[in-house]
Amino acid sequence: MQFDVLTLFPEMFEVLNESIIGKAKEKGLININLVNIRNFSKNKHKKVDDTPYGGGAGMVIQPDVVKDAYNSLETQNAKVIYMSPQGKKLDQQKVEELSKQEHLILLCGHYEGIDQRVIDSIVDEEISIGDYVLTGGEIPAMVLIDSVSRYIEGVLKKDSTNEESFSQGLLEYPQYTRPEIFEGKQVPEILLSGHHEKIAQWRRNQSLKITFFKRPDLLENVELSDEDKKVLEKIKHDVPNSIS
Ligand code: 4GM
Repeated sequence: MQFDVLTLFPEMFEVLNESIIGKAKEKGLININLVNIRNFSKNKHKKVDDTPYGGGAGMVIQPDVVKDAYNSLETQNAKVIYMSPQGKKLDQQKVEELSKQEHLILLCGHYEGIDQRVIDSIVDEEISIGDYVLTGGEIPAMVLIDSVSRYIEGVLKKDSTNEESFSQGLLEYPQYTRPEIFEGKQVPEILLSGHHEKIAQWRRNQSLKITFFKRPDLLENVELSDEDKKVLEKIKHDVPNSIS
């Protein structure tokens, strides 16, 4: 998968050389091409911004510089995404959908903003990572790259994306490892039983329980088996003074 990132702060993306994403880059499973918008300034001081028409505080990134940076790329089969608090909220479904693209171009603005005309000219989709404002679109772009890369074949161990949190719309069950007793607390006995079917059922029940208590909103969009429904009824029944 090809990611091109249009940014004024390419150095911020160094963190993607670590861990699983770093390995994915080394293996050539993903390629992250950082394009410094400043390199396309025609100004002798490498200036890329100017004061806003209509007045007001701050500066606005000029459209021609951004367009020239964009035009330096192969853009044939690329989807251009603008990281912005005004965008559609990123969720796991959107992440999976984006992972099917072969080429993403991510445009990072910052607090000063980018001239609207170049946004209208090149952007296909506006995406937000959540309802809060950051100083720049770089961290959102990294969040998108990390979350999407996990779906690229070979980046994670086989099946990891299927089993985990959100893949079936539920939160993840708890994990345990050695020692068997920590601060006087035993690992749940069932996990030591070697009974794979019972373990799978226990984990499913834990997922249902955790989702019910921590993120009940997620249950609205989950396909529940008859067994799941029975388990949920029991969970509700067991809550003292339960609502509904
Ligand atoms: C305003 C417009 C994205 C601010 C465009 C970017 C938060 C997000 C910025 C921009 C951002 C987000 C920069 N802050 N919630 N700040 O995804 O790029």
